[in-house]
Amino acid sequence: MGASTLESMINKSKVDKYNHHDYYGIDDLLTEDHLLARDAVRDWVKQEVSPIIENYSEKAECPTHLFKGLAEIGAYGPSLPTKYGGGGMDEIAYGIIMQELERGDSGIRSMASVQGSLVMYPIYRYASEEQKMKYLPKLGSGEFIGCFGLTEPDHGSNPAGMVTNIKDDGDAYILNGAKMWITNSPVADLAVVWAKDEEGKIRGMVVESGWKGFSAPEIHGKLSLRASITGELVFEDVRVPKENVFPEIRGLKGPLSCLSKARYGISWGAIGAALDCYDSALRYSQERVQFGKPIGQFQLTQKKLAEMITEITKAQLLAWRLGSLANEGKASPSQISMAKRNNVAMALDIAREARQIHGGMGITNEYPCMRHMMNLETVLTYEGTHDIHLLITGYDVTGLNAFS
Ligand code: TGC
Ligand code: FAD
Repeated sequence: MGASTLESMINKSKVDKYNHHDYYGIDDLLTEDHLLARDAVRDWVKQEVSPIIENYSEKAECPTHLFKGLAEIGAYGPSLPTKYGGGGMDEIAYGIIMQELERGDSGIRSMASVQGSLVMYPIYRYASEEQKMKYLPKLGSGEFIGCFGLTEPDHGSNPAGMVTNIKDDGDAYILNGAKMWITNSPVADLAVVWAKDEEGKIRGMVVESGWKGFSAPEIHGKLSLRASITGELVFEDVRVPKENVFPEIRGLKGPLSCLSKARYGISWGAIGAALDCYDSALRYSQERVQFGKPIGQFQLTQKKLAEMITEITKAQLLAWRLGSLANEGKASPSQISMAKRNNVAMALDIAREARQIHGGMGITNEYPCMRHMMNLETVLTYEGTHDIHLLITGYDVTGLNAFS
């Protein structure tokens, strides 16, 4: 086949043909509000994300114009109070919104989960009332973009070892250090930063990007999550006013509590990526004919599709039950770890199998599987790697800590 023929196959105008799959009637467990939120976000993704996402991903460019739209559909802090810029909904609604966004692209879900769970949530939970009112409404409306700085070049899985630090200087602290792999940092107006004080205690603070000594260079060369912008955070004697440092919270439980919120969202989000791959593979298997019949008629293709929908259904039930526990304030960090780990690995396996069903076309940007697959390599790693979550579960069931 000549280059121009391939070109014409992969550059057809994009129509999002996604159909939802709900094999066990989980929709019956949802309220009208959940379904309304889901449908609104699904429509938005079909109109605003699907037509452009392959192009942005290919160019490794973040569609920053979507930050405002995400605010308008209530994707920032859906379960935070409306007074503080959130959506005033429950945890299941938050999960479903993340699922629909990640059905579009993991990077779009990342834009929302960082803003809502890693920036607005810590300010809502730990900042003074004055600071909440200063930052949260603007973050909720997308006027300000935030990022979350925990990981450092030499401290990823082990953030307790961080070396970024603050020193007391009268009415301010002086912040020095560097953070690595920070989603949205090059375009952020502010960062929630975690650093050690002079007693070695981890403290959280809001640092504005315009302050002297702050820079956020972009990280290039990512082969995954290409439609999301990632950078460093570099602090060289940045003066952080004392009122910007969270007054009460000390220690790693501060940032880890935010991670619990974001990991919960990812456990739902990953199902969206899996559903998109399954949906595309199912349709392709019914349309693509080889040996005189649709490839979906071959037992080996049916095995792949049947196993995919089985795993998706199990993940949906896990997420729904976790959401019910979260609504009662009973979802433990280790339960969240189990769901994040299981559902992301499930989605990555499904992306690979779905790619196979598409044959050679599966490696092109005509179909979403390869993009989801590449994205999910990041999702498997950030917010705690696949193996770190396994060790959290291992600790919970044995009572024996592999980290110490
Ligand atoms: P450890 O001694 O176990 O815990 C320290 C304190 O924290 C408490 N805690 C939690 N609190 C709330 N939520 C959780 N999930 C919590 N997990 C633990 C714990 O009870 C303890 O409290 P206290 O009162 O005794 O002080 O800490 P450790 O140093 O042994 O570390 C444990 C480990 C390895 C599990 C933890 O460090 C970890 O989770 N590491 C993974 C790091 C990680 O996930 N980084 C993510 C960076 S942010 C990111 O990736 C954003 S991606 C953004 C996007 O979506 O684009
Ligand atoms: P390492 O910790 O060096 O791990 C390397 C390998 O060693 C992994 O396989 C890990 O599982 C394994 N390993 C480590 N310790 C153990 C152990 N005790 N037992 C067994 N195996 C172990 N961070 C932020 O703070 N904010 C962000 O917004 C953010 N966004 C990100 C966006 C992207 C695109 C990426 C890729 C990362 C992002 N991160 C962010 C960082 C992310 O959370 C870290 O990459 C992750 O926590 C892993 O840290 P690391 O990359 O340093 O790997």
